[in-house]
Amino acid sequence: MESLVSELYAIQAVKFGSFKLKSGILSPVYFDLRVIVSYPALMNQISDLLWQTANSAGIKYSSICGVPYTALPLATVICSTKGIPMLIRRKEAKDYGTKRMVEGTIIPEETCLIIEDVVTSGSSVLETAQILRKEGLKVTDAVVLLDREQGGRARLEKEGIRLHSVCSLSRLLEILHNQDKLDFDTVENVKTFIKTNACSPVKEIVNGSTKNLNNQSNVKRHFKEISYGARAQLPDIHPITAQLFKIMEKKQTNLCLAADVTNSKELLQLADSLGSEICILKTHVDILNDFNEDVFKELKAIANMHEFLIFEDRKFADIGNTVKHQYEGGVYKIAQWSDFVNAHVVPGPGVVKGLKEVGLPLKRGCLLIAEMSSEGSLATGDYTKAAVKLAEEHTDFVIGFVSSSNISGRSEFIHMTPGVQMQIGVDNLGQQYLNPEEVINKRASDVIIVGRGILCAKDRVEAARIYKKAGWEAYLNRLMSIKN
Ligand code: 5BU
Repeated sequence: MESLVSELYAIQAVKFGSFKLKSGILSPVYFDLRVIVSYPALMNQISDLLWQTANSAGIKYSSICGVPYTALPLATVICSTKGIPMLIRRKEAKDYGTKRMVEGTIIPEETCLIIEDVVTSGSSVLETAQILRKEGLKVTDAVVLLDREQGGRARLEKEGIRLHSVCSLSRLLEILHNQDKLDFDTVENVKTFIKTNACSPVKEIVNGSTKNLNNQSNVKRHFKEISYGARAQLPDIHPITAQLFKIMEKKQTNLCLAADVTNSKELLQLADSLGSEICILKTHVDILNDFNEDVFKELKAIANMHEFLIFEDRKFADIGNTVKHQYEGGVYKIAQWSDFVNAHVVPGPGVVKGLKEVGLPLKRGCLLIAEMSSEGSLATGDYTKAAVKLAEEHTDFVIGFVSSSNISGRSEFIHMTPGVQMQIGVDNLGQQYLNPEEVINKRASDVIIVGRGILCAKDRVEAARIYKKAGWEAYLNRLMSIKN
């Protein structure tokens, strides 16, 4: 094990420093095991260790499938040297021919062993397991080279998959420390990061701090759970909320894109290329370097074409008379183009009354900010309750909330949650992230607001599709759990 770890370190398959993850979170450790294909002796050694780990655990299996892409060559080496049939999971179904997701001979009811390089939350293993299970195969175990100890094991266990690892991150740190390759501070720093970024037990934002909930949500399901489409038909529904629910149902999306870009050309390109995946495009008009009114005429046209609503995240927070001017006039003339806006409730009812004077004749809506996603937010407890009460007093204009969960229990109100990425955690400025399943299924919010999870991806369209799918699946899971 010592020599393997030392070699992985030497070829920079494991690195220490400060690395921006896809999520935007800075990590002090980074694994890139893709490089191992350039080191055949190491490939053989790792493949052999994976096979031995499976053997000593006494796992019974008939075939092996490697999680694409890094574990694919590892599975190939094992299968070819040990004479075991292999299955290949496709990343995407072919758009011609058989449309298969798994290549190889599938014998239903037989057990397939999953091989993976690194496990963090366990989601890649789970995704592969789900595809294999759909084909009628059994998946009971997965063998991984490195367990990052961030909750993957527990998550997989819950799904009926035992995880066996060749090495854990703690063991790897210990070995590198003993070999004088890592100093004490780096080891402690990585350990703290791993602890605070564990995927399970799930952290819940409570009173501005995080607390463990062991995957349980404390959202009371006292509200009448019905589909987005059915909620659009509720007798007291606001026209904007009804329009939004209809769009969500039709396009099968609860994804709101936080289009936090500073250039109007990029904003319009984003709206056009991602428009079919989203139900809402959220703007921060004041971060645009080159604002002019035509941009929003064009954005409106794109929104009509792709059927999504525009939400200017202006966070009004002044006395009624001032917010009225800020909403209606100034350079941006927000009320002209934004279907709905949002407001802090800290000024009291005046802020809603002021905005309403402008918004009501234009048939606009407004969300109240009942909670915030940032660490240490003061919008908690009685403040949140006061926001709900204020909304109930102004249902002709207030359409719902920005909140981390369903806080009102009323199907007429819509709940939108920012701070969403696939991996839970905190960015370097205190933005706290939950994943779509947690937000939509466990916490019964209605819309996921995603910015950097999509904007920092190499392929933004693909990332938007992934979030759209995850948000929608979480919604279907919620409907199912209520039915059962
Ligand atoms: P992110 O890149 O997914 O972290 O972007 C989140 C967006 O949601 C960003 O535009 C914020 O201004 C916005 N936001 C938020 O993050 N948290 C809040 O509580 C509210 C808005 Br209100």
